[in-house]
Amino acid sequence: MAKDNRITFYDLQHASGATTSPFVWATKYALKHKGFDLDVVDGGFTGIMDRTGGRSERLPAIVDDGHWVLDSWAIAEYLDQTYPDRPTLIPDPVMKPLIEFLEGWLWKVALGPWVRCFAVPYRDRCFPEDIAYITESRQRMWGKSCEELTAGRAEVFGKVLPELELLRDILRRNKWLGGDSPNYADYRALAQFLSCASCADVPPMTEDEPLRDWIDRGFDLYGGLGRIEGMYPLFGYQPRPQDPPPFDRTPREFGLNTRNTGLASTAKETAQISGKDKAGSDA
Ligand SMILES: N[C@@H](CCC(=O)N[C@@H](CS)C(=O)NCC(=O)O)C(=O)O
Repeated sequence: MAKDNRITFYDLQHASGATTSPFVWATKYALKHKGFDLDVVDGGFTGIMDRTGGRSERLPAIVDDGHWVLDSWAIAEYLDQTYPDRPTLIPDPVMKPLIEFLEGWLWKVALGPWVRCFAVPYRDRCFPEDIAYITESRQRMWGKSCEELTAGRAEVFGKVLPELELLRDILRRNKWLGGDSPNYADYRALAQFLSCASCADVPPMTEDEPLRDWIDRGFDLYGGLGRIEGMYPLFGYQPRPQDPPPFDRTPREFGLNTRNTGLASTAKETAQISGKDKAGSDA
């Protein structure tokens, strides 16, 4: 298997060569996590059937010494099963539904809205032969033209940012979602920010975004896998006066998983909910 440590990887790119699909990004990271060198088959949205010899209309796809694997989850599971001696992507099968939940939530609150905000650059950065296909298929997929979606985006950016607080909370307390080192949970979540960065013609997140450290470390992994040409800055959004605060600036003393962890935190919460903290300060 994997002759000379190489696996063939079918990419889905913009004309710049930057990978754009989150599924494909997650797979690229998964292959690097396993320590493989990639033989990249370049290309965009049209012609996937031809490139894959009629095997798939969607990407990613890999070929490992003649063995085809289609679908990003199937690829991650195949890599762990076939190469158990290399770093594990999904430490336990019970993690799969949790990672799917994380990904579904993040997609709903962030990537879904952002990709619509960036519908015009997402389309215009495609290879020339893909532009008509993306124009038509995305209008059917999203129910509006790329221009209509992008025109309404000023109302969207500021609303997305406060929604990311749950992810910030976890990553304030953990270096990676995988703990001390990244695993497939990190790659599935990072893939959404990587995908966004391939489309963003204006930055959607503030300079002081608390997720920035994790995102930057993620983009830097494997020799700067996320720092390729055709990626655009994610940080620099200037909230409008009418936008809600983009993130919580107060330390979360009583966060869901950090409250009542011992007498000190119990005493603080008890004082607060019994009104005794106020009674003390009023006296
Ligand atoms: N379940 C598949 C989904 C793959 C998928 O939908 N890929 C999209 C990229 S985001 C694609 O190939 N699109 C080609 C097209 O839209 O024609 C996986 O996880 O790999």
